[in-house]
Amino acid sequence: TPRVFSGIQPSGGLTLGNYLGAMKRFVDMQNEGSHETVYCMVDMHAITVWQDPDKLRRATRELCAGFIAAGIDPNKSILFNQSQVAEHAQLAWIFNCVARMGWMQRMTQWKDKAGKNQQNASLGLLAYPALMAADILVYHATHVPVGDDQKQHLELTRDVAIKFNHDYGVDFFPITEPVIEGAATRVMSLRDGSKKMSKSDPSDASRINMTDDADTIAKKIRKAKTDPDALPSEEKGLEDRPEARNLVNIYAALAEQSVDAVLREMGGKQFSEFKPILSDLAVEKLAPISTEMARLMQDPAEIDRILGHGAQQAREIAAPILKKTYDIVGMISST
Ligand code: AQP
Repeated sequence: TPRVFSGIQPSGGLTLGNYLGAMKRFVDMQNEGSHETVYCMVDMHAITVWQDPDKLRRATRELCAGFIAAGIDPNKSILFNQSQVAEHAQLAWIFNCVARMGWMQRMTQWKDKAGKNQQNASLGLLAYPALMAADILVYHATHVPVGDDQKQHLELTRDVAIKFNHDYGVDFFPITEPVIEGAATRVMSLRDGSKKMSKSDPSDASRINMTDDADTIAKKIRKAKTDPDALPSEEKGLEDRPEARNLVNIYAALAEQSVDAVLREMGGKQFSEFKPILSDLAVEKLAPISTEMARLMQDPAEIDRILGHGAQQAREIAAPILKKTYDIVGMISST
């Protein structure tokens, strides 16, 4: 069976963007049952920018609770924490030696996150995509569900696999397919329709957190930036209206409807009327998840047990693939 891998960083609380762009798709792929699904809290990626240790621990457990609350079943999917499976770091080193500096320096995430002072960014932030390639390829995963912002990194993963196979004259690593699907592959900030909704945006009003209560969700949506026009009844009426498009996309993804179907129903409504309908739907879909997350967080030892079990399952797949990689490279692996 083809294998799916994806990860989320415990670099803060989960946002609606992470949920609709990634996690909800992870659940769908798990439940389709046609793939083996492997999902990861990528704490090693999170520390490419400074994380407070206590907050990192908490965010990792909360992310695990989020996965389970959203519908990931640790008996159906492998659910684990990256740093507990050393094979990710071991393969990443080899990929650091396969990938080229220029590939890394071209990445838009590097340019955005390193900012003007690149000399002072961590070396890990630059090498981030090589670790991501290792995360995926150490499982020989063929399909990677992600939001649109990760497309460039997935192309780099393909380049790493191609170069490795070519340099060593093997056909070992698969060429991975990104899975970027649905109405919400790019959820935008509620304050600025040109910026993606992000955990690390300094403005909390820019995002909906999975742990926000009903009043907070309603208030953030009420205050979300929009234009003065009514909703169109066809998708082409959303052109050049990024904020309107964003709210319609969010509604469509939450309602599991197409954008066309949403506009057929909502076309002609003013935002003053549409926003409360959207808030009600968001609260209806998100409240059960945040309630369940809070319940799971009361038992951190149980979360750690689930992560430990997941790491063991992950290692069973990763260890032989790493061993074979070492053989190909000419490293003598211990038996
Ligand atoms: N706004 C978004 N819309 C759709 N998908 C999104 N994803 C993130 N934001 C959106 C998808 O969520 C998955 C996990 O992302 P991540 O945690 O690894 O890092 P990120 O993409 O950098 O997410 P954030 O929230 O913006 O975190 P920070 O602020 O720490 O960088 C990915 O599949 C991503 O595409």
